[in-house]
Order: sequence, then C-alpha cells, then structure tokens
Amino acid sequence: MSDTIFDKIINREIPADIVYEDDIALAFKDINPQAPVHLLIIPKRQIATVNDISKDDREIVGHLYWVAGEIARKEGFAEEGFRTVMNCNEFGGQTVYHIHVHLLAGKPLGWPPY
Ligand code: IU
Repeated sequence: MSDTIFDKIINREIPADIVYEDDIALAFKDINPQAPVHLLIIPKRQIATVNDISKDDREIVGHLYWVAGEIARKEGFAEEGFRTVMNCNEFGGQTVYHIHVHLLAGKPLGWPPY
C-alpha cells in the first residue's frame, strides 16, 4: 500500500494544523474547509478505504468516531450538532486513500449532500 499525504502529516514531514493526537488517531484542520469547523480524523495505521477495514480494524474505526465526539464536546458544538462523513472511492468522492472521518460543524448543514 503506497503512502499518502496523510502519512506525511502523521510523520511531521509536512505541516498541518493538528488539533488532537493519541496513539491511534490524529485530527487536523482540512486545508479546504467546507464549514466553519472542518476537521479530518485519521488512523495512524494506514487503511486505504472503507472497503479495506478488516475485522481487526474495528476498534480503530470506532476510536475515530469516539475522537469526533470528544472533540465536539471539548469544543462546545456537541449539543448544536455536527456531521461525520467517510467518503469511499470514486462515487463517494474520496481523493485521499487513507481513511478519514470528516467532522463538519459550525452551521446548519444541508441534506441530501448532492
Ligand atoms: P476526501 O473524502 O478523500 O475527498 O477528503 C480529502 C480531504 O483532504 C479534502 O477535504 C481535502 O481538502 C483534504 N486535504 C487536506 O486537508 N490536506 C491535504 O494536504 C490534502 C487534502 I492533498
């Protein structure tokens, strides 16, 4: 599996505005924000797409969503609400092949997303 730009962010080879880090996950500001708050929560272990999540990865993926809630609670937007999105492959609009949860908040978000 080839490295992506997110591995470079994890390894501090390129800068990012990191807002959360632990042994399993990293969260940073999206460079092209689609809402007042737009963070990406990624696992340190490289998993290319949702299709590649194995049984052994379930705890990691659950952890990403726990991090999303933790950030929302700490930043004070948990109650007003937010959106988490994980895009998969071409039709899902995925451009970086290292899974990531988009955490979008700070305004009412439209639905459906097309
Ligand atoms: P996607 O779901 O794979 O399309 O999301 C990739 C996101 O990564 C997208 O929102 C980009 O703006 C964001 N991003 C980034 O934050 N920093 C980067 O160096 C690159 C992409 I390349």
